[in-house]
Amino acid sequence: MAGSVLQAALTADGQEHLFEGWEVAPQSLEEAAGRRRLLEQLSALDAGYPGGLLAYVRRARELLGESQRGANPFAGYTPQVPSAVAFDFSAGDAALREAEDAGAEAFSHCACVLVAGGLGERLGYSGIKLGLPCEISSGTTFLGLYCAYIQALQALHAPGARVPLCIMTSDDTHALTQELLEREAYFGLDQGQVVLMKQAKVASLLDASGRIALKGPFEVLTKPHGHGDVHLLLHQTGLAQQWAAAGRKWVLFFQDTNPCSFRTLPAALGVSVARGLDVNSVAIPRKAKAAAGAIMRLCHDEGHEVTVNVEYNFVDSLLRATVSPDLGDVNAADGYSAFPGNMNQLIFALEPYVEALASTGGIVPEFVNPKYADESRTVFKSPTRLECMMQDYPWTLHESGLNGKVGVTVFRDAEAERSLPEALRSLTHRLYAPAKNNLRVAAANFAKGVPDASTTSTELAVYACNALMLRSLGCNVEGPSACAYGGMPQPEWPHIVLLPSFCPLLSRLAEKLPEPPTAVRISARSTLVVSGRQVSFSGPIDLDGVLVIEAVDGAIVDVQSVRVKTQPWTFESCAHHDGDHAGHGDHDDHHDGNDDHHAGHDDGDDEVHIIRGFRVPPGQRARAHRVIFEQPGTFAVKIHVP
Ligand code: UGB
Repeated sequence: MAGSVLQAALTADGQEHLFEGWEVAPQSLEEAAGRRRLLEQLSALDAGYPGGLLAYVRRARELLGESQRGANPFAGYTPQVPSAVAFDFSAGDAALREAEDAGAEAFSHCACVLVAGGLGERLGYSGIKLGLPCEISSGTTFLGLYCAYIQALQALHAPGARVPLCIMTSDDTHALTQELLEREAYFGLDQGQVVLMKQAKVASLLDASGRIALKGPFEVLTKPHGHGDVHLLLHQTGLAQQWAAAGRKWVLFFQDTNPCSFRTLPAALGVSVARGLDVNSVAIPRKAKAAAGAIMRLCHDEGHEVTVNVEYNFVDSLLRATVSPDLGDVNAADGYSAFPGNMNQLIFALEPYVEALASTGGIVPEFVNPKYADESRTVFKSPTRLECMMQDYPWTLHESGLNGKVGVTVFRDAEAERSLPEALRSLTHRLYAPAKNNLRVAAANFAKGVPDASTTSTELAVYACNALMLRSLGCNVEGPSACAYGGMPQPEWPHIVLLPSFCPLLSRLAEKLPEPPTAVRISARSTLVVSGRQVSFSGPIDLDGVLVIEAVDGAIVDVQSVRVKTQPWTFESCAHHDGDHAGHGDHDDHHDGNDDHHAGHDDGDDEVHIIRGFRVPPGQRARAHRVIFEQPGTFAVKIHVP
């Protein structure tokens, strides 16, 4: 709508306060420019929302009215535990292998969507979360890891395939995400494979009458609309339609900071394929009261039902109002809630998705969450806005009459970990360890017995995940030992990082290892980092120290034996740093004559380390034994140190 038409429409709709004093001509050039600016902003807000700004305010009034009356959004619904396909977290599991194989085959027909509009203020990190190393042993960033998985998975069945990666950014993250991609040459993906789409903020509202809030005389106060914007943007940019027209079948959604996302997505995709699911939510056993939504089968008194996430702030009240009046959100005898925990990793069938988006203009159900300043629930403590969540898509399917087949795929805890003494078990699931909280908030969560969602636990989960995968095959991985970074006692497994190029699928790990896998022994204090698509181990591994193996595509490396004993990298608390800055590594085996790489990180007490509470002490990096293959060729090596 043109500025003046919009001004008239808004004035007629109760927004006259936006244009107060405008009946007289502007008194200065500045004022004239300010008025123009405000009209431009209002026009942009109008264009960004299906149906325009008036539709946005209308919807807000409805929802604010319901909120004022204390209406229950789940009225008439009774929650039941949804049926789910469940996998053991074991690299040798036959069912997992079958699902991963089907998923890996379908992967070339997918599009990946990463929601990364959140800034990470809760983490205490000033950069973008995607640029953070998910663990400091290899230093791989979250975005680098996701791109490496996409590269590795697309190469498995269709080497020429280019699976699109769409990243939703916001004003807070867009430029830094673009810079990171460019600096890192798109982490090996083709530039054309990666698309960024930026979410815009929406107008804030002053009160239940839906009056738009101003930040200054000529600026609307805007706030984030939530990760549900991803659907709006995929619709508005035409990307979802383009993917469907190009024959793509599935869309995979994932969050910015879960390093093990792609340890679950291939198998879950296999489940979607086998069962013809329109929606598949990847889930883990949920700890009651954790800040993770619960996936519920909501059965309505009138006969219909929806399987969908119920956000964590509603779980307890819904259970108390229905099936669990006395207890609410509590763990069952096995130590978990009966309802699976939402990881916000979702797989949608593309065709019905495109159809459903077309029917709503891309909007998924919205909600309001005003903080009231008075008992009559009319005054807000601060302006509010409409919000939406990406996992609410099953409601869209339901409301648009498409319904569809909604499934849940649950990944259980690792058996090897379940059998450990309580003190050496972690509250954080090894396949779901997003980094969301700073250490203070994390410690408070930890004290309440729920996953702390700190960067510390994220990193420790990567090591645990790799160690447990090896253990599940029979490898002798020692540990874990007890640690308490950030004041949170947790198990610390050997620092094993099996990067996606080496191990794209859990079930492919066995074929990279010697037979029998018991020939692998890794001590509790070791660090092992392996990358390289054609690296495999044909003989015994005996590691007690730090070993890094890297190989480019085309380097076919047969590691015939490993016998490495070096000093370890021992994480120390960031608070105790000794200022010891030793020189660079002197143990590197280079197979290309090029010494100019991987000279070691400098682990200063910067944010990256402070937010996780530990670092590799300066000087220790030099202890790594590195075996690097930078040129294609065929290599057979024995790695013996000393
Ligand atoms: N995000 C955006 O891209 N844009 C936005 O406007 C907001 C977020 P949070 P939240 O993982 O355990 C979700 O803030 O919303 C991105 C589920 O709703 O980290 O508290 C952001 O960059 C919940 O059901 O998560 O909770 C990040 O990548 C539960 O499963 C992602 O959206 C919970 O995640 C998530 O944003 C969880």
